[in-house]
Amino acid sequence: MNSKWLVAIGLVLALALAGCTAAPAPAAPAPEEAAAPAEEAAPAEEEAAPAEEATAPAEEEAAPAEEEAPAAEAPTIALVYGVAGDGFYITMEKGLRDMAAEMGAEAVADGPSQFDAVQQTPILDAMVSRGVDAICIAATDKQAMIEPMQRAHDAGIPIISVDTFIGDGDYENGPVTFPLSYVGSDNEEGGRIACNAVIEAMGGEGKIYIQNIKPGVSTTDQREQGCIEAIEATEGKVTLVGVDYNDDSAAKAAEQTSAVLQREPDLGAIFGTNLFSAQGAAQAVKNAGLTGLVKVANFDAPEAAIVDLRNEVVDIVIAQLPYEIGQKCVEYSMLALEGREDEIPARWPTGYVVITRDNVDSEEAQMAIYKSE
Ligand code: T6T
Repeated sequence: MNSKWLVAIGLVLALALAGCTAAPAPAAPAPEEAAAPAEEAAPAEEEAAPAEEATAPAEEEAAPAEEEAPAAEAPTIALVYGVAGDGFYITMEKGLRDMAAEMGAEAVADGPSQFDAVQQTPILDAMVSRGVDAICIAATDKQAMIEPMQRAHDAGIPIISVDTFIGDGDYENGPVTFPLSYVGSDNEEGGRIACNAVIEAMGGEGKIYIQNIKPGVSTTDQREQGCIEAIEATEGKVTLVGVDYNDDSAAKAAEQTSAVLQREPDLGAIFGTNLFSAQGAAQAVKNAGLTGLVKVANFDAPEAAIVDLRNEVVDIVIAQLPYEIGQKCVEYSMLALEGREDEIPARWPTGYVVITRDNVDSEEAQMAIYKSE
C-alpha cells in the first residue's frame, strides 16, 4: 500500500477518533461568511464551544463523525504502454479505462513515441513521481526495463507486466519475481501458429523470411522462436533465409523486405512478427507485384491487415486480445490494492483469434480487430 492510501486511512481513523472524544466540529461557514472581513470574525470566546455542547451525549457525537468521514479517494491505475499510435496498445488502453471506470478507479496512460527503453524509462519514473497506486507496463526491453521497474516497485507501487515481460517472464521462480503477474499472449505458440499456417500455404516446403522489431523484446523474440520451431519441424523442407530488425518502423520493414524479395526470387513466405513488421512486409510484397505468390503471416490485427487479408496479400492474421489484457490488469491492480495479492496468478495467458478469409466475417473475428483511436 503506498503513502497516499496510508494517509487516507489515517485521516478516516483520526476523524472517527475525534468524533468519539470531542464535541462535534462547528458547521463549516457559508462561503460568504468565510470571505467576511477580519473585523466581522466572531471574538475568540464565542468561537470556543460552550461547555454543555462539549459534553453532548456520545450517541449524538458519533453519528455526525461517521457522516463526515471522507469517502476513500479512487485509486489511480497507470498504463505505461510500449509505443504511442499502435492499435494494439490503443485497444489495451480502452480495456483498461473501461474496467477502471467499472471498478471505481482512475486511469492514466502514457508511452514513448518509439519502442525504446531509454524513452520509456522517464515515462515510468513520472508515473512514480505523480504517486499512482498501481502500474501496468509493457516493458520495451526485457533486460533494460528491470531496473526502472524495480525502482517503481521499491517505491511501494504494485507492478504488473502487460503484453511483454522482464527477465524470463517466470515471476515465480525466474531471476525477476517482483512484478505481481505477467498478463499477455503465449507468444511462442503465436509464432508457431503463424509459421505453420504459411508453411501449409506454401505446400509444406520452400523459403521463409522473418521481419522483427529488435532483439530483447520478449514478445517478438518468442514469436521468432516459435516460427523457427515450426520450420525445424519440417526437417529441412522449409528453410529460413534470414531475420531482419526494423526498430518497429513499417517503412524500414518495407525497405528490408524489398531487398530480400530481390535477393531471393523464390521466397515462399514472410512472417511479420508484429503490427509494423507485418505492415511493412505486406507493403513490399504489394510493391513487388507478388501478391498471392509470397505468403504473408501477419501478427496483430489492425484494420489495414484485414484489408490485406481480403485482398489476398496476407494469408493469416493473428489477433491478440489487448482489450482483455487491459481489463485484467485493472482487476489484478485492485486485488493488490486490497491486500489480496495471493489471489493474483503470476501468469495470465490471454488467447488469440486466428483470422483467415474463411472466418473474417464472423462476429468473433470482427470483434478482435484492433481499435485505431
Ligand atoms: O505485437 C504487439 C505487441 O504484442 C508487441 O509486444 C509489440 O508490438 C505490438 O504492439 C504491435 O505493434
